[in-house]
Amino acid sequence: MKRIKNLFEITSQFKCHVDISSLKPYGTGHINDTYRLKNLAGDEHDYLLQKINQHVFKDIPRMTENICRVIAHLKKKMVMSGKGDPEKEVMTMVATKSGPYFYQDSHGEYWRMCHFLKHTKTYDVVETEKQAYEGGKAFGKFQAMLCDLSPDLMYEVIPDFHDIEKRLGQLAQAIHTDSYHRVQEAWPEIKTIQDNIQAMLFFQEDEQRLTLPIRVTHNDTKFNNVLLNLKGKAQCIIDLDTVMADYIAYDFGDAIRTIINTGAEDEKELSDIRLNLPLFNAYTKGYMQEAGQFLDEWELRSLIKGVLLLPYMQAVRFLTDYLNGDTYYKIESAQHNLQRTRAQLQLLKELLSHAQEMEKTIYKEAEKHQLIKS
Ligand code: GN1
Ligand code: MG
Repeated sequence: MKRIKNLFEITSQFKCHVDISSLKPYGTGHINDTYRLKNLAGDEHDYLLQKINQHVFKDIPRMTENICRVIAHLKKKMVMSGKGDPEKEVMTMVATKSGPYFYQDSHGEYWRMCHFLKHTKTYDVVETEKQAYEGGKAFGKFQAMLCDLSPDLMYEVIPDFHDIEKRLGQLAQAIHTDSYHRVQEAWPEIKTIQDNIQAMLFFQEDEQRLTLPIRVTHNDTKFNNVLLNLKGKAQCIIDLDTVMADYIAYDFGDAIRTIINTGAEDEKELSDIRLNLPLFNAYTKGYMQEAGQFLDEWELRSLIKGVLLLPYMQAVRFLTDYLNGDTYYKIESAQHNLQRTRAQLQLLKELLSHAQEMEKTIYKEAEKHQLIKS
């Protein structure tokens, strides 16, 4: 673990009492550095301290505004409906003594703190249908509760985050520059990406752009961003860095990407990457129970497209970073980003060959909620 030399300087800015000797790295995020700290004042919750990646997040004050806006909206809705515990079911950020919810230290680094909810767990790989169902309910409810928050209020944290044409443009640039002489090695993956382009341009079509509503979405719906309680029930959605205005289908697709893959996101053994379709069914069932109240027919039709697009887009992003010399994602080995690319492309292959089955499930679950006029 990298030592944080000015840990006291940082933690003493926030309105909380932490035991700085308890600092431990936490989680498996690819972008920020996260640490857990014990609470000196009592035992109801601990704290998470995060160093925010400024290379990725260019305007941290505005990103923090987005996060605080979403948190306030969710907490207010819980209080008003009298359903749920806003302390335990919505993230809580810790303010600094001077007011903002972040601190820029003497080296120019940005830090923030939030409550760490004890008696909760996250999973990188889903183990049971019940977990997948809970994940679906949690993300469906998250979107449903944000339905009445105007997307116009949201700052675009990372411009064109899910614009596949722009992402492909970045990849083309990286191939052209080939600064690290990696193009030849990655040629089979580049070829696979090129061969699949046409099937991935659904969200670029004028018809979709004119009909699909833009909503406030999470944009990083990996299963490990759902906290489950010790009974296995979804308790809280975390990692609100990329909450912004986008299409619902991207959140659905990114969740499926991590939930139904029998292998890891960076699985080396490609034959271990298969689809666990019962987990797809369970996620979709849970999701529709909550999202059934707001989804329109266009959105419903777009969900399967999101399922196919998101692993493809991740492959494009991982490969671009590999060709650019690994400046965006944290890596654990020299070829990590290439390995991630291969794993996502293998997942895409599996998804493409089961797309019809998955689509049927989506419609079957939607029918239960009168989303389809039969
Ligand atoms: C990054 O750091 P983490 O794991 O929360 C990335 C997501 C990717 C994900 C892939 C801001 O999220 O977009 O889906 O890695 N976050 C950003 O695992 O780029
Ligand atoms: Mg994230």
